[in-house]
Amino acid sequence: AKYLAGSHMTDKNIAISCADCHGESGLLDDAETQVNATCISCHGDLKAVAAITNKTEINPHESHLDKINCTACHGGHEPSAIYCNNCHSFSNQISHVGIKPLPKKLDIAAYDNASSNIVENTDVLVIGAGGSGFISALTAQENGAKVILVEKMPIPGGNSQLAAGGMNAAGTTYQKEQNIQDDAETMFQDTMKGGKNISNPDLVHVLANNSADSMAWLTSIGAKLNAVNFGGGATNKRFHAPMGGAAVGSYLVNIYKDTADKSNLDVRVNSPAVRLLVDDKGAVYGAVIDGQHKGLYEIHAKSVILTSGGFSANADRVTSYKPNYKGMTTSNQPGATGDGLDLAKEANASFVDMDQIQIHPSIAVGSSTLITEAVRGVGAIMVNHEGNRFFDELSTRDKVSAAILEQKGQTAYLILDDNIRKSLKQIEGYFHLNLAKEAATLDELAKLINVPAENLKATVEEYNKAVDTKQDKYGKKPDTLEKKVLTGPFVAIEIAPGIHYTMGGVQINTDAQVIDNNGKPIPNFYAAGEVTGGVHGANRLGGNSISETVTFGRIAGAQAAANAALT
Ligand code: MEZ
Repeated sequence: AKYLAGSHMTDKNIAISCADCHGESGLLDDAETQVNATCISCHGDLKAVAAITNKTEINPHESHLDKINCTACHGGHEPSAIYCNNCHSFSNQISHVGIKPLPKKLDIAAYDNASSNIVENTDVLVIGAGGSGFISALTAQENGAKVILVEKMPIPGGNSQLAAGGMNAAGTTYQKEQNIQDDAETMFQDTMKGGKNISNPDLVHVLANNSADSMAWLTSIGAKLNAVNFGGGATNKRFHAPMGGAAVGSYLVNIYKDTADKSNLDVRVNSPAVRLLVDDKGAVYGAVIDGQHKGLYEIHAKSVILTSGGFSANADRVTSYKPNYKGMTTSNQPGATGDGLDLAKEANASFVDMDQIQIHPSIAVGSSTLITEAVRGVGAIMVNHEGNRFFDELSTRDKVSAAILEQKGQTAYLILDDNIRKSLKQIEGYFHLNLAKEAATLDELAKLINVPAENLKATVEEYNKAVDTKQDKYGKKPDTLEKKVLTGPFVAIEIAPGIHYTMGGVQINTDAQVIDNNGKPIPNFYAAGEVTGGVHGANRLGGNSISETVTFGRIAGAQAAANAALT
């Protein structure tokens, strides 16, 4: 065979045998465990390889997708290609440039009658290994259940892995330590208002009332989200992130993965659930899995939790609800196609708010990289192509997005100075990805981004005065007028709105049970995270998604384990 298998077998310095990768049986498991272990035994882990490849302009091994399988990019019998290029467009000197083909968007209807004689049994089956999936699975395990967590993509982590900003929680120890006054009722009110009062208030109460406990649980597994700031639409500082400004999602998902490793959680990548198993009384009892190497098999479970995420990366599905979003970029990982919604239909699940789709104001132009709201949270201002501010940077995302779409070119620039830049580590990442421009003076920056220098300077001067007087003509709240844009070098990032989050999904109750079309809980069936609807209404506030994954993931895991213990 050509490619890596061929070169490893013919070069006598590195010669290995088929069995080194395939094992004695010659059969690969779906996660390709042995191949990956063999790569690591010779080359070291991702960190070690990153140290060797650090001369490339963009180091593909130094990824926010930590601990990914070597085989996510490197093919033994096929050309290697960069998985990252499904979202980025790295086209520099990296060898193997190309796009690693992803598992096809699942055609759930094609599996209508799929079944298998190969059956495994477990207490709890969790479908989808993003944040909600890991948390549900870890919680069910904590509660004594035997758990299997399946993931269709080659990489676990889902959209949570990409979450940049922070997690909302009210009444946390971190807030108290920093004398920040906040409470669950204010978080409830902000969330209801942000969601235009169409959210299910019972679910929003659960989100707000449990948020401090959810933060405490994260702390108990080693996460420290003690940098507390303003998020869009929030009355108080409750947007919790790692100190220093690292992206919250990869930080948390790495902790979930470590916790899962320590507790020997059975996590299976490349393992899409393609059919839900439902008995003649309407109770869910497992799923059919189509493993990449194993093929079809069934997992029978006493409880099933659906945590398969939203559908922002499925352009057809998005435009079926919002035709005017046609052609928009997305901030989502490519697996966010909404297959879980089709699975849920098989159990007669009901759906809410399916046409509520959020666009995020700041996706870097020419990419699908989210420029976190935290950049505005720490003080960046937003100007149009005339160099003028035009809106409150920290208003809710629907309003900020709509305001950008009214500007010439339907894009805007984030402008910040060196102090603001230094307060958020992620900003260096935007330079690394060639998404940010810098210049010593505002005059030079204006030239670089082609806006009138006089306007840009006047805008900055006026904004700096607003910081002094705490009065902003665009209505930015006084306590968010904290930092002036003063010290060079100055930075500009061009942004445009893109599809970010699907608020609709399966209907659940406060115990995370999925509700059927007759308004009744479907036996043995639970859901958490973006696949569900009702928590965010017409507009999700930044920071509420990580909060939802933890709170509802904890509830789904505990309820599913308790249900399994009954049977
Ligand atoms: O919750 C989010 O979607 C979020 C905080 C995104 C971001 O801008 O970082």
